[in-house]
This record gives sequence, C-alpha cells and structure tokens, in this order.
Amino acid sequence: MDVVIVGAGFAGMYMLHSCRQAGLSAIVYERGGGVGGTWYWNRYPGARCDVPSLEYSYQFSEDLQQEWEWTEKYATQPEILRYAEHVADRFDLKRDIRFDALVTSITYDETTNLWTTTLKDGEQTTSRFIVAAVGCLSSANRPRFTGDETFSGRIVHTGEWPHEGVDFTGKRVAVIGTGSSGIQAIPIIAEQCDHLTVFQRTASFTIPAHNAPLDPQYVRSVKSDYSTFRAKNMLTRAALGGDTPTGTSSASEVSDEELDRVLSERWAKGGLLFLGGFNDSMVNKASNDRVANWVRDKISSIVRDPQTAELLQPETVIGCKRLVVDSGYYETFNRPNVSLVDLSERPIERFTPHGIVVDGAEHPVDIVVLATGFDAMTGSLLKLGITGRNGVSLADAWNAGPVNYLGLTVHGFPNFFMITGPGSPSVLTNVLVSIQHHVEWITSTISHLDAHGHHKIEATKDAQDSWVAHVNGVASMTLFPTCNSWYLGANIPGKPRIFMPLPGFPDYVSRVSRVTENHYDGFALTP
Ligand code: N01
Repeated sequence: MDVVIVGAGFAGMYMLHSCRQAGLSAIVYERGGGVGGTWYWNRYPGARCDVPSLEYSYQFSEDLQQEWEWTEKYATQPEILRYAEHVADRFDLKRDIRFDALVTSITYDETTNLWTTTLKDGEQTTSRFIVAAVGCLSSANRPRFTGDETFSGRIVHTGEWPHEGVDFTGKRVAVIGTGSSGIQAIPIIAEQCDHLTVFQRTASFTIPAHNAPLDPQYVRSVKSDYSTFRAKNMLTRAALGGDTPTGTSSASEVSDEELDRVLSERWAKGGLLFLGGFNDSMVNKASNDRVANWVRDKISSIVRDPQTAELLQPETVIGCKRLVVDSGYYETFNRPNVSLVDLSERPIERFTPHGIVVDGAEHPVDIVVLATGFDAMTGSLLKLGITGRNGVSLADAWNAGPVNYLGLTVHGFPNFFMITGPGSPSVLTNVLVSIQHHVEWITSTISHLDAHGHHKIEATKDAQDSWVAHVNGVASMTLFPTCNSWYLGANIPGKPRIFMPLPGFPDYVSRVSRVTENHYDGFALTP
C-alpha cells in the first residue's frame, strides 16, 4: 500500500477519498463495526453535535453539501451517523475499509523505509506512509472505584454506549461526570428513570443550545453560496460561526448594562459563540470574571434550590474547560426525581453491590453511567503501538508530552502523519474544518514527495522544538492553563501536564502554508 490509514471517522474517510483522488493506493483499518468514529461509539441519550449542522459537514464536494438535508440546527448522533454512512456509500469508501480491525502495532523499518501495520488477528500490511486518523476523543477514560467489581447493577460508559440502548424505565440511575457527555445525557435520563443521582466533581459552564428545526429559507440562503459561508467560517479563530463575529470590546471595560445586553443576546442565541461576545474573554482574567459571574447569576435564577444552584456554579474560568452546550440541563435539577452529590471535597468512597457511597452515605443505584470522558488527544495514538526510527516508541518520544511539528508529524517518525494531532488547533475548532485542512495537506505533501523523487519526509528536531515552544507560548497568553482540563491531560493520573491543542485556526493555516511554500521548511526530505 502507499498509505495505511487508521480510523474510519470523518478524518479517515476523507483521507481515503483524497488518496484515491491523488492516485495513491490506501486501506483503512477501523476497530469499530462501521464508519463514523466518535459518532459510531457515542450513542448515549441526548448525544448531539454542538457545532451547527450546516457547518459540521464536509465541504470537499459541492454535490454532497447541496444534496444532504440536515433537519435540525444541531444534528443528533443518529443523524450524523446516517450522514457518515451516506458519504461512505456515495463515494464507495467501504471497499477499502476493514472493520473490526484493531491495530496492535505500527513499526518503521529503516532499511526498507516501510511501515508494517499489524492487526490483532496477526494480519500485516506494509506501506510507505501511515496516517493516524484516530480522533482526539476516542479512548474512553474508565476510572475504577473501590468495590465496583461487586456492583450488581450495570455500568455503562457514554463513549462506548451499547448499540441496543439502555432502558432506564423504573430504574435508579447514577451519572458520574458533568462534562459535555453527562450534561447532554442527564436531562433525557432524568425524564426516563425513576430517580437520577448526579455525581459532580467539578461543575461545568454550559450554555443553552436553543436547538430547533432548520428554517428551509435559511438553508436555501446558505446553500445558494455555500463556499462563501464556509470561507467566512474558516477566517474565525475556531473555524466556526463566521456569521456571528466576535465582539470588539473588552468585557472588563463596558458598563454593567452593556455587559448584560451583549451576554443576554448571546445567551438567547445559544451555543459555543457565547464566549465571543467580547474580544478578550479568554485572555483577560478581569473580563472572564465578569462573563463567568453573569453566567453564575443565570444559574441561580434557573435552579430553585439555593444549595444545588451554588454547587452547579463553576469556580473555574469560563471556557477554561471546554464550554458545554445543553438542552434543559440546569432546569433538570428542579425535577423532584433528580439529586446532586458534590464530590469536590469528598470523592466516591466505594461502590457496594447496590449503590455508591460518598461521605459515609449510600446512594442506592441500579445503573451507573460513566460520563467520565477520554484520554484525550494522545490516548488513541499511543494505543496504536507505534515504533519509529532506532526502535524508539511514540510512548517514549512522548514521555514528557506530545512533541510534534505542526501537529501533523513527529521527529523520529518518518512518513507518519497525524490528523488533528496535538499541536494543531483540532479540538479548539470545528473539527471537520481542521480535518479537511490536514487531509489535503497530507495528500499534497505525499504527491509532492512523489513528484520530486523524495522517499522520506521527517520533521527536524529543531523545527519540532520551536513548534512546541510556539504552542506553549500561545497557550500561556490565554487563560486555558488555569484549570485542570483534559486539554492539559489533567483528567488522566500521571499524564504530563501540557496544553495540547493550539489556539487560533487562521494563524495556524498561514504558518503551515508558509512552511510548505518555503520548500517544507523544518522537514528533512530524503531523495
Ligand atoms: O468528558 P469530560 P466528556 N470521579 O472530560 C468527571 C467532546 N464532546 O465525555 O472535571 C468523579 O469533559 C470529570 O470531573 P473533573 C467535548 O469536546 C462533545 O463529557 O475531571 N468524576 C468531568 O466532570 C468534550 O469536552 C460533545 O473534575 C470524574 C467528567 O467526568 C469532550 O468530548 C458531546 C472522575 C468528564 O468530562 C469530553 O466530554 C460530548 C472520577 N474518578 C463530548 N473521572 C458535543 O456536544 C472523571 N470525572 C459535540
């Protein structure tokens, strides 16, 4: 093979299509039984994208983007999975995808300049290039709790949701975790179950989605000039929401009335662009405090029980942990069948056969939903068992953190590419846009190598060191490093604390373009 691609989510599918267009032979190995990546696994109730559907979609084919009809502003998981299936069928992708194919190792051979990919069943394939399209949030974090093996009920993880669904009728349910997954699932589970106990270690800031069916007239107007709509989005920091520009003033400088006007407007509109009301919310603590306090007051105005309302008010900087978008989350705590248990001071003590004990009190439970997130950005890459030049494993190379060049490559790992890897804007963007950028760069780079008789591309150590310094420098100008988020790896015990994604999509794109135009500056190309 020219290219072995790992993962058949949105990144792997487009990578395969792009390879074919460039005349490269390629095969995709996918551990799941179907396409869709994160949307294949995350089937929990309420799972839905928080990027508007007209943006969270491919733009490489005008016909595709014209013919596909999204039904809601924010698409549900089943609808996104149907879209992924549609794309796979429309571009005849499945004939080059091997499903239920778990990659156990990928090893570089310096003498042949080839990579060998080994599957769990022992099958091996050699290829000139490897593209890891494994997703940023695809390695479930399943913390163990004392006594959980004695629990007589069922334990499920949002990121590995049973395909047949879970019936909560008449059950006492625990949800552990209040990030995006928990916050999406909690309102739906509360409606279905007998009693829901939410176990919260850290409160999250969440903004209402105000989801609704898509207005056909709006869809027609976007589709009448889709490319301009896409181009505007790509010029924003998060490659998203070009129609709602970021405010031009500082939240620390406006009057109380102006602050309230801007934030009320953004709250009423809903969604992730809430934080763009002012131009400095993520770089100026005083500004962030004012925005955060406004949301804290909002929580108090929605949640009737004052003690619960207080527990639901996050203490962190708003936006430090990824902002969540919800449908009826805070309102759910006004239901008589929902209670909140605070773990911030006292963690879960143990599981018993019939419940969960915190601070000496047992909460009776039949089903436990772990909404405990992922070993983000590096977890799935490290699970591939990658070994590069001189027998050095990726795990060793990343011992102190995921060093990389442009978030696309790693020194010591020639002809190996990552899509939305650490060091790229990835999770701080509409990831479909980042995926497109990376896929097209990787394909054109391979074509460039072939056209110029180069067999090998590898980031130099110097270029990698400068890139890592650049990413750290940008992150340190923001408020992102001020809390324990998965962006920093802080949710996984023992993981190096490094801010992994790079804020700012447009600047990233220009930097990558400059590297390419400058004869792949920072890379060694070997004839
Ligand atoms: O995971 P998370 P997620 N005991 O890591 C808690 C994307 N996404 O699956 O904050 C008790 O955010 C943990 O507590 P703490 C999106 O990018 C998108 O919800 O570490 N609690 C936290 O509350 C998102 O950010 C959508 O103190 C424990 C929670 O579990 C990312 O995926 C939907 C614990 C984990 O929250 C991850 O979201 C869903 C323990 N031992 C996800 N361990 C969209 O809408 C962990 N927690 C597109």
